[in-house]
Amino acid sequence: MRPSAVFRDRTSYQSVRLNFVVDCRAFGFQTYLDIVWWANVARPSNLNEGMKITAELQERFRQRYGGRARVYRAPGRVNLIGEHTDYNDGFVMPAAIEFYVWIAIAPRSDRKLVLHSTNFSETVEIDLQNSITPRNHWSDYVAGVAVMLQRASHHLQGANLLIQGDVPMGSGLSSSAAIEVASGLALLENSGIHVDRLELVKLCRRAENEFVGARVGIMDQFVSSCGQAGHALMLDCRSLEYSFLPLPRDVSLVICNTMVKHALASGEYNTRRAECEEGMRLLSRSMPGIRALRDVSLTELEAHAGTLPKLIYKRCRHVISENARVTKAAASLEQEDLDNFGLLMAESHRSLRDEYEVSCAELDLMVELAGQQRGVYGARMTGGGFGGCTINLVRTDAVNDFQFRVADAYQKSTGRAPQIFVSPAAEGADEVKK
Ligand code: GAF
Repeated sequence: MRPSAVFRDRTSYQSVRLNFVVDCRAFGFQTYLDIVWWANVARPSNLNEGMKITAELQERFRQRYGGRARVYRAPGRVNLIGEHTDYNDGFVMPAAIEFYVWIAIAPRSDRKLVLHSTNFSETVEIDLQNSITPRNHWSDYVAGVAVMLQRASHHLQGANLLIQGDVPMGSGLSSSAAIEVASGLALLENSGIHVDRLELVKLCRRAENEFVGARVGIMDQFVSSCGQAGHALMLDCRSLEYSFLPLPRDVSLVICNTMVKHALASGEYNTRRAECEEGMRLLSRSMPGIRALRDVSLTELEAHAGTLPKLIYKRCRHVISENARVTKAAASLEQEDLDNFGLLMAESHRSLRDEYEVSCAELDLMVELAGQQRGVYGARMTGGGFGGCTINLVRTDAVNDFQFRVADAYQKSTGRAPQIFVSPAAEGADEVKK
């Protein structure tokens, strides 16, 4: 029996799988026969599942700290198109997904934050009255948010927090934005403070930029906080104007996790940002009015190509062409032209692979395999790159086949079992009330 891939379906919670392999060596070839039954047993709606997790978390909270807790959750995300454009004042089109960081919280009488992570089985204490510095630790995301909230004159009360997450970590699905937004919301409401979502988004991003030290854009925190169920978010990262685009009902968001994360990821992310800044600096010599790559058209880039080193030119071309693709993709979605949307996803992936150079062999393979399946409109890497996940738009009636065929082929080729998830576009962060 080979190790089997992990399939999770957030739309239905079908979960029973029998997978066996018949090895027909007598005929000189190997036939893999996967027989899979997805049981339609106990299919709680997401609402009920949320209630169940809330009740479990409250019980665990009571056992650990005593007393009752309120429960908040914030989702991870996929990005349908618009990669590495947010920090260039550009356009993005993410959707929140039904994978969350959950936080149970209750006030303390002192000014300490006591955090317990069930994922890491660790407890950390933070004294809000002392200066708080990063420790290169999961708790930095919460500590950083607390620091930024206090710097913005939000006086936080001490609290006990129980933190649990099911967003796969280090997979490009933004578990970091989810913990930031969940803790920001929980800490504020625990202190009786109301801030608008946009301010919360900005403070969470500042926590990641200035405390954690990752120079990320605003996309992840924005969609984790403000996502809308059943919709993709079209966001202008300069003006922060946004709209929600309904996703067609007969299409599923399928997320394929390559299960690799190359060590380059965070260093190369900051390098790409620096390369974009260099492109801006050089282009602004001959185009003095520009503030970001967002302000440059492809025609203008070509006209000034001679002023840029080859590498910087390629980076700029990705960002500028990707911005144009997001705008076209939004129009395609509005017209329900998923074929065109899929073509734009394919172009986006090629540009990330060849111009921006943030893909990797495993992501390219996953995209290639997806392209060979029926019912697939589009596939591309999602998130920062160098491993992590692809996002696939798949006709819902073709999803089961897609999962098994892609998983099988990927595993045969790499020896790694992928994780394949299906998630509807989810609602942004909120308190989960019974
Ligand atoms: C990461 C960052 F956090 C985002 O801000 C964005 O830049 C993304 O990579 C690439 O599009 O998720």
